[in-house]
Amino acid sequence: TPTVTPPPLIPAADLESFSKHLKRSTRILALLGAGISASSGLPTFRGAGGFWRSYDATSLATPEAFEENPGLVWQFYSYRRHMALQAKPNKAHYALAELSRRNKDFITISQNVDGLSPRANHPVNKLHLLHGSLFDVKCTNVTCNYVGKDDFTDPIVPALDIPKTGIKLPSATDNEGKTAAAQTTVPGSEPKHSESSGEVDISDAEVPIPKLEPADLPKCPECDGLLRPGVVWFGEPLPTATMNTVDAWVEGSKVDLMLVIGTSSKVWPAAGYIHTARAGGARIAVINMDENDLSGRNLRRGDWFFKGDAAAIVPEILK
Ligand code: BV8
Ligand code: ZN
Repeated sequence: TPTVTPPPLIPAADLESFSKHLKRSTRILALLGAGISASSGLPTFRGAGGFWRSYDATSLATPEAFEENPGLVWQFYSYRRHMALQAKPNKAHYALAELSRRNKDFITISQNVDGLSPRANHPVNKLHLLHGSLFDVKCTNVTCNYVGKDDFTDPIVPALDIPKTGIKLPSATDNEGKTAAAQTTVPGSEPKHSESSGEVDISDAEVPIPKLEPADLPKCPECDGLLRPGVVWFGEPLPTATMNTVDAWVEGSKVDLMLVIGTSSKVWPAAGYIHTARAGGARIAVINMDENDLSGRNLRRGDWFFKGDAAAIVPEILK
């Protein structure tokens, strides 16, 4: 008999006061982080299962890293594109998309580049991707401003085919024990996360990850220049048009309710929207696995903290 997951344990009083406020709220802002996609099998950046921990990806998500070794950075992003394409949006992504459809004045700002909110049919004009998308590309040639949107080819170029490049996709047991090169991993097999940490570790590829030449990497269809992933790297400004739209909406008039879902709120200026909304009088509802991720931002009386998996909590509280 299929195991029915019991609804999450949400204290009834919190749920009641939250639902009352939700029904009364006209202007709602949702800020999403990697935690909302954890249940879809995509590792978060920090904390348990954090990407950034396993091989310090923060140093890979920078213009300097790309400058120095575009092949390695492209392999990191090709691997994440592959994993994100294998993943599916979960109930939290769908519940938010539904709430956004139901509420005229509701916008979602997402730090996630995994494409899962768009795939959950979130209304596009009310979803703002602050850090870009794994599936966009940009030309690095300063005189060319080619941007490619929603390119889901996987791998984006043959040289970035994960098994060939020796990045070990932890996959079905039949590959266990074979060297990465000998693995017959077929792209499309669900990458499995080691139970313990949930980490998807590419650092243990037996074969050295070959240094790919720029000639092997994605090329601009307009000027043949080198393409880069269309994400915002550390030290880069967030997309101006997106920021202007979001700033105008947040400062336009009082935000009644802000949902802060699955984020450690450590990355700026995205995290700054929590402070801006609160300064404008918003009440905050944080949904997170980990209560001590409220560091530096203690909740005020009248706010809510719902502890648990966003995929279980969000559909429950937005009912
Ligand atoms: C910039 C794309 C300036 C790439 C990413 C103050 C002001 C401005 C900037 C700064 C500042 N202080 C520091 C900075 C610099 C920097 C920064 O914020 N550094 C941090 C590390 C301190 N900011 C920048 O560099 C930004 N640029 O400011 O430019 C500028 C201006 C003008 C001109 C020139 C320059 C750019 C930041 C964007 C970086 N790009 N992503 C890629 O993905 O590869 S950020 C990256 O971190 C991801 O987008 C990710 O979404 C984001 C934030 O992480 P989270 O989503 O929160 O994920 P995390 O793992 O941290 O947390 C997961 C949470 O979920 C945890 O709380 C966990 O408990 C919880 N959880 C886990 N499982 C579940 C769960 N919750 C619920 N359910 C579960 N199942
Ligand atoms: Zn170009």
